[in-house]
Amino acid sequence: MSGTWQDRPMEFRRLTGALGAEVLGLDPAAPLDPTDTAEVYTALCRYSVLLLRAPDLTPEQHMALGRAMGEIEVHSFFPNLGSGYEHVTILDSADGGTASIWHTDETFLPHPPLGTITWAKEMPSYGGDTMWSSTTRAYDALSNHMKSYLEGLTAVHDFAALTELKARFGLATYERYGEEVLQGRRTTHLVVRAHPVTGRKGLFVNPTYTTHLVGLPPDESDLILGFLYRHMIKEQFTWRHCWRQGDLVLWDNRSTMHRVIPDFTERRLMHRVSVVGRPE
Ligand SMILES: O=C(O)CCC(=O)C(=O)O
Repeated sequence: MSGTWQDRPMEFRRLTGALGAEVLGLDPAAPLDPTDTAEVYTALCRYSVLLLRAPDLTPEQHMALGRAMGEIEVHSFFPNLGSGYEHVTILDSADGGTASIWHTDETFLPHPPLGTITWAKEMPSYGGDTMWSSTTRAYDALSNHMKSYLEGLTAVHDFAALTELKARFGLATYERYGEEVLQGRRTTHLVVRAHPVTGRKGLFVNPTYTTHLVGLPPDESDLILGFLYRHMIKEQFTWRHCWRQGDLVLWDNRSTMHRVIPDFTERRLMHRVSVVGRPE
């Protein structure tokens, strides 16, 4: 264990049986040395979601934290902080930026982000929690029959699937959304993928971007995906976080899905930095 903050060793306190740990003894606003970075990355892979406190985090510090983990992305369609800060995405409920449908980030890309670091800048006085589910725990709990059935299946993930969701659920449309749809961003991924670090198998489908399972009749694909989506969000695979201003959450995009609970009316403003996915 290393000790960069107030001479306390870094500690990880588990938050639920499924996923999530609070990180103690690390100031995420201070530059991370390689030992701390490696410890945080290993913990991220192990616990899937990490919670830290950073009440006064600046965009520079936020980007530096992301860069400690890898290359950081300019998000494909969400707005960002602008010149020099394009890597810091803004999710502002005042502009409809509330991601309330379960998803794994940008799975329409061949290499979706490996992780995301979100900072709560302004929170409503109640509501607006975020939930994460462990896709590895969900996989583990499937029957052996279902595991065999899913092995080797692939699924299509399509950015344009958002178009229907936007119409049905009244989600916000951003300036760059139309351009992105025209790019035809769509790819296939294995339904069951092994995590590149832990080797644990997890389910890699989500209700936002996955359209269908390749090679199956549409009704069978819909039935299986519907079953998996209900299964993946069972309470025992999830953690629900009630944010305070200044909370910072890192999630492993390879072993989780998440959603925001849209039960608030006051402004909810988040800054987020995502780390580009690597070929696995
Ligand atoms: O606002 C949040 O808590 C999470 C936002 C989200 O779903 C995302 O950044 O992909």
